[in-house]
Amino acid sequence: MSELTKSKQVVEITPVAGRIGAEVKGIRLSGDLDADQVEVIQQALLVHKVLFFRGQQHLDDEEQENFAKLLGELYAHPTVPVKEGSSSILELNSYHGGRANSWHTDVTFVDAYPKASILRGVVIPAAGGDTVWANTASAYEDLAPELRELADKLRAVHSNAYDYATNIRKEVSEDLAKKKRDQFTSTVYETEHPVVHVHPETGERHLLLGHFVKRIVGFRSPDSERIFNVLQEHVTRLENTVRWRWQEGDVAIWDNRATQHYAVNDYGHQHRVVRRVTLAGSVPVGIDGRKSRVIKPEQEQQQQQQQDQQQA
Ligand SMILES: O=C(O)CCC(=O)C(=O)O
Ligand SMILES: [Fe+2]
Repeated sequence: MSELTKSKQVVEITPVAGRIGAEVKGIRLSGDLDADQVEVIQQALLVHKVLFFRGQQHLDDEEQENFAKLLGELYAHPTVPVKEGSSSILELNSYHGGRANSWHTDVTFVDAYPKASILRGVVIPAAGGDTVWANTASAYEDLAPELRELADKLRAVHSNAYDYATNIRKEVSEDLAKKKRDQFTSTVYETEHPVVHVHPETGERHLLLGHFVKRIVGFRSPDSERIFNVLQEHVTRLENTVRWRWQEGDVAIWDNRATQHYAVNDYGHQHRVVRRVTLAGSVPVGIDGRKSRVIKPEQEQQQQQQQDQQQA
C-alpha cells in the first residue's frame, strides 16, 4: 500500500488482484483536483492499469467530463452518438442493448485509439453485471520465448465490422440489435496494428488484440483464427485479470493501451447503466518501430500517406 498525504487527506492505493487493478481511497473526483492529485492518479494508472474509486455519487455527467479533461483530451466515438446534452458521454444502458460481453480494447479499429476510459456506475443490478479487466503486458510476459518472437513480428487488422454473430444480444429485440449494429458500422474502419506494441509512456510491451481483430496479416482464415486464439487466450487467463463488483457511484479508469475488458452479462433483464468518457490516444508503434496503418476509410488512408511523406 502506498500513501500520500495531501491537504490532510491520505490517499491510499491498494491492489485488488495480483497483477492488475487497485482501489484508490481518499480522492473525491472532480474537475478541481490539484496537479499533485492528478499526478498520483496518472502514475497509479500506469502501474496498476485499472483504478477503482468508490463513493463518487456526487459526480454528474458534466463533472465526470471536467475530471476527465484533467487526464487528457476528450475523445468522441467515431460512430456511436454521445448522450443527449453532453459533449462526450457514451452511455451503455442494458435496456437499450448496451452489453459489452466480449473481450476487447476500446475502439482499436482506428489508428489513434483512445488512451484511457473513465466509467461511472449509474444504475447497478442487485447482483451481477461485474466488469473484468485483463493485463496485456503480463499476458505478453507469460508467453513462451518462441511464441513471443512470433508475436513480435505479427500485424493484425482490426475493424468495427467484426463478427457480430459471437455477440448476439438475446435480451433485446432483433430490430434494436440491427439498429445498433448498423449505427456502429455506419462508416467501416479498418486499421493494421502491430500485435505487440510498445506502451508510449512505460515502454512495456503489450499484446494488442481483442474482438475487433478481423485477421492476422499473412495468414489464411483458419490459421489466422488459431494464431489469434492462442495469443488472445493468454490475455484472458484468470491470472491476468481483475473483476470489479460495482456499486452505484463507483468510477473505474483504465489504461486502454494496457488492458482488455469484458462486461459480464449475467443479470438478465435487470437494469444496468454505466457512462463512459474516453480520452484521445496516439498511434501505436511495434517493437520494430513501425506504426499502425489505416486501411479504411480510404480517404483517411490517403491523408495519412501524405502526412508520412511530409514527415519523411
Ligand atoms: O459495461 C461495462 O462495464 C463496460 C462496457 C465497455 O466495454 C466500455 O465502457 O467500454
Ligand atoms: Fe469497452
